[in-house]
Amino acid sequence: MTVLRRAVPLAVLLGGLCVGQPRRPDVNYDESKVPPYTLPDPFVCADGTRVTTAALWRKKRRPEVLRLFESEVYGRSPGRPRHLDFETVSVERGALGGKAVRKLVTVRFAPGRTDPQMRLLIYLPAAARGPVPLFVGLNFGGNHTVHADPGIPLAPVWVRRDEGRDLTPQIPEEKTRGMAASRWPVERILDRGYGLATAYYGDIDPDFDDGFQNGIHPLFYKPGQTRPAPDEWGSIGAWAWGLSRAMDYFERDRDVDARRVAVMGHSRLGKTALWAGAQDERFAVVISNNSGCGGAALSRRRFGETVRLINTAFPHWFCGNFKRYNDNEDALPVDQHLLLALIAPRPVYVASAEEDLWADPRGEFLSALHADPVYRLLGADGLGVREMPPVEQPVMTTIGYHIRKGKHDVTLYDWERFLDFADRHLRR
Ligand code: GTR
Repeated sequence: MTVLRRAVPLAVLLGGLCVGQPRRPDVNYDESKVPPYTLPDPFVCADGTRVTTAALWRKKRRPEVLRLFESEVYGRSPGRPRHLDFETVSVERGALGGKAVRKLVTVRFAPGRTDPQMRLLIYLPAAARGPVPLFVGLNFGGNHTVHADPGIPLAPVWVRRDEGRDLTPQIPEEKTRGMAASRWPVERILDRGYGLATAYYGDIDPDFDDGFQNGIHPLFYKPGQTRPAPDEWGSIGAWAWGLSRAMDYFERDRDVDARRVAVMGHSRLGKTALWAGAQDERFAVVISNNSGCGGAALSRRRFGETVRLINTAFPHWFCGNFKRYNDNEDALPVDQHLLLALIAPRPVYVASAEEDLWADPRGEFLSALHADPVYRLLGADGLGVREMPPVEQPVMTTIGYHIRKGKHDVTLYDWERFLDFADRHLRR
């Protein structure tokens, strides 16, 4: 089994290591070349009704915006399945040198079926006296990559062989343990009083375009159906759905305070965290790290990655209908500020990186800014600034934002801010 040597590009295991995307001639990185655009008004309904009260947002406009993201962007997901099985595989009370309780929980989705299954790795502070708040986020390379802890089982990961389409799940090599540890400061999270739960995103849906034959999608096909309809979920929808199933588990675990769960994700999994938080109001805090196009960044700016580029490189991420907006962003009935608005009034944090131009840091900030009126209508303080803040001067209002030095990645700096934000909003 030669997962790393043969095939998995590091970028796949770590995800989003596409630091310094090649400067392509068809990609705009020039602010002065951002085309003029008009964003859909959060407060104007499809039938022209003006939203002037929180009640009207809640009753009419929010459901409408949610439906639009379902049918035009991420696709409709099936909701909680009738059958859901949680198996606690192990509970280790002396993990990480006595610092942590480590739980391994397997989630299964249909009676008598072991595939697909989502393997949750959960660390809780050993010193906790009572249910703890926690962060949950999917990982790119398998649970064993988040920490060198030898107690994390090596479970199969999907491997792309060379450039071909031969994809097979394989047991990773021992030496890949802890490979993504810089992105998951487990001890620091525990020291600050939080738990951390994670699962490998490929457990829910392998990240390649196979016409949705593997992963979770086929489990929900109607008789005769062979792939999702144009308004049904793609892979981001599936990963977000998996996060909600993790939440179903937290609601049953007495060591976790399910009312204080922050969902966090980086890059494509940052898009996923936002979509999960938008749909599932049980997530108390939502955190997007360098999520870019189809995440926090405004599509209409066409700066860095665009709708056409993302739909071409990753045709399986969004729903079929989203392809209608290739080079046609102005026709979108939503833009990504409305995705953040769906989270309101719950706290949302958007993190950018200065060199991550592919993800359009300014576009990520502007989404936060244009979601602000919805937060204010709902009685929250929204985003405390009007201008993009300087590098590493975080904004910590109900909408949080920072841009840090450096590249597309999740760093300790990012995590310290997420923890500060959680302290503000999740601490009792
Ligand atoms: C890039 C993609 C981005 C981002 C990133 C990642 O190739 O263009 O949208 O999602 O991958 O998730 O690693």
